Amino acid sequence: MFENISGVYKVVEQKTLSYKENLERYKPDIFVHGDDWRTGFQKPIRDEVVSILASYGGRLVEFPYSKDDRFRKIENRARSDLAMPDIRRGRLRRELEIKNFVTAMEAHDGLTGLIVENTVIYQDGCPRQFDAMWVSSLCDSTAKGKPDIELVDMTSRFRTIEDIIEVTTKPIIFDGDTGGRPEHFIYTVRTLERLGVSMVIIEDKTGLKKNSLFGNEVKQTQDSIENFCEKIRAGKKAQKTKEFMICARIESLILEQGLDDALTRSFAFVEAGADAVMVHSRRKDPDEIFAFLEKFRDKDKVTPVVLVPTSYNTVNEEEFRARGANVIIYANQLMRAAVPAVQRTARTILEHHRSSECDKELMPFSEIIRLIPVPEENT
Ligand code: SPV
Ligand code: MG
Repeated sequence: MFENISGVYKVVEQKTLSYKENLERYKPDIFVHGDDWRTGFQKPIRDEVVSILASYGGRLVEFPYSKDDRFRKIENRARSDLAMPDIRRGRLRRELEIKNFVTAMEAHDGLTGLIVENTVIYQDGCPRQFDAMWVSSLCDSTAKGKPDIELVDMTSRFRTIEDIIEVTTKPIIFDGDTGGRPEHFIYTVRTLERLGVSMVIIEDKTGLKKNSLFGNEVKQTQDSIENFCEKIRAGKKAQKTKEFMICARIESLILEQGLDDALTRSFAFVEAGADAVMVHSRRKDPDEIFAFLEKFRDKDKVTPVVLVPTSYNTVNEEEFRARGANVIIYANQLMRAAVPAVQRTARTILEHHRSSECDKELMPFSEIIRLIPVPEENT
């Protein structure tokens, strides 16, 4: 694209955020950049450029960043295009192809969706944010004051997705619980595709599903490999778009069936058409997950592996990635942060018969409303 612009003589690739390598190799006489990098997270990058240019007498030209309303409108239009189902749906698969590693944070309503969408920090000169959103059955049920036993029906779960979709653009990974009967699952797949969801994860349990974090403390039954493969095949056959992904979640470690069972099931589910596998564990120690990754990757180098490190949470993303994982889901941390804060506030008001004592803990609404974008006026 750049080579086809008239006047362009040569295009060079830059693989890092830092310009150091290219500057030292090509020693350009003139270096051009927008003036937005004079402050903020890009400043260290600019400082490095300024010092390298000074070392050989290169010149820095900075163009004023445009404040033109037309450009803001184009940017807003591009953002709203990203939210369209056909564009959003394919983004997870594409990000996995490009980056091979994505992180997802739980969102259970429009507001948490906005927080996952817009929270960004700057670290070592780079912006860091979550790539995707996880619509958890546990948090969706908890937000409705209900147990995580597939009691919140799909119509309600879809409503939650729509609340999130209306105000965000990031790809969505949906927790589909057991997926229900194959005859029902095919409808779920089609609805999720229509909504623009990127991936559904279904777990190989049957009967009354309980949350995995209870493990064998409650009665839970794993489905047979044959039945679950049939469900995966039914879903893959029903799906209309190429990009939508069905991920098979293996509960063998949760139900203490051992590593071999987890691996046998994973390979069978991939063979049946699963686009990704998720293996879950509730141990604090990550060893069984590491063993799974090693053995799975011995045989399968390509199928994405999804992990939910709620209990084995001392391992960082870089290590999971090095060991062959591709998607890391933070499944419930936003909900767990909110509940104690809300409870504390209720108690404080009860104790003091007024609210002034808890005010210092509370965000003023003038700040909360800044999280919520107001639509542009139609001019
Ligand atoms: C959820 O978030 O609903 C999950 C993950 O299924 S877990 O709660 O760890 O089982
Ligand atoms: Mg769940």
